[in-house]
Amino acid sequence: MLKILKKFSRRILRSLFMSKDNLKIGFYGPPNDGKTSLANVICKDWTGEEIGKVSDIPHETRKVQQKEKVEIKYKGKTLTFKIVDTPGIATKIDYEEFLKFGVKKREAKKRAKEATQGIIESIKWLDDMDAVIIVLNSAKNPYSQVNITIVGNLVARKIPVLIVANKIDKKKSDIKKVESVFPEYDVVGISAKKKKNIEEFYESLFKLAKKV
Ligand SMILES: Nc1nc2c(ncn2[C@@H]2O[C@H](COP(=O)(O)OP(=O)(O)OP(=O)(O)O)[C@@H](O)[C@H]2O)c(=O)[nH]1
Ligand SMILES: [Mg+2]
Repeated sequence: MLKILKKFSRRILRSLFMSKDNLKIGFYGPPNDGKTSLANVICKDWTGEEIGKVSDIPHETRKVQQKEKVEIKYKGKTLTFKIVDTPGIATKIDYEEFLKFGVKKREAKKRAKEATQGIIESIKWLDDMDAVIIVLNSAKNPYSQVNITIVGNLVARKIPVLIVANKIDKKKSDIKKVESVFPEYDVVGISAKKKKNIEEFYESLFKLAKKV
């Protein structure tokens, strides 16, 4: 209770007196949908360095990783962000899934254990975020237990949300479907891999920052 009060008063204080600088932006979503890829595009663009490793194998990110003081300019305005890339959230982690990618059994079991711990870490960090970007694979059905749970959590905590419909380069990509599942949120379609629509993404990011 005290924690919620503290958080609430910090928000009020920020909106009254503090500049919206150094906003903590969390990248959340299911594994493999492109959180790290997008965070890398941003960090590379504005700091010259990437934030972490990208892989075809799900649960590549198993620890929260962050980049401080990422200064982003858009249409003459500058905002500073702390970019927080989190481990993908899943309802079930089966080590056998990793074997298909050629990971050895022992390593796969270790990866599954770390991935479970990573999910717990992701959820813990949620409370600390000023705003959250949910990164989804727009070629997959957006109506999933994981997505609904993440959004529900954010609504309950009154954390502003932007939904990124990633992988628009894929044939099956359907941004309209993402919009129809989450009609009350801003949705921006991009391809982190092919760097498509990144300007529109920055526009949405600045809009999101205004809501903090
Ligand atoms: N076609 C396509 N592939 C993408 C795109 N963005 C990311 N990928 C690929 O999707 C895979 C997963 O990307 P990551 O950035 O590691 O995904 P993540 O959400 O960080 O995954 P976890 O760390 O496992 O939670 C990699 O093979 C990327 O190259 C995209 O816009 N289009
Ligand atoms: Mg990742």
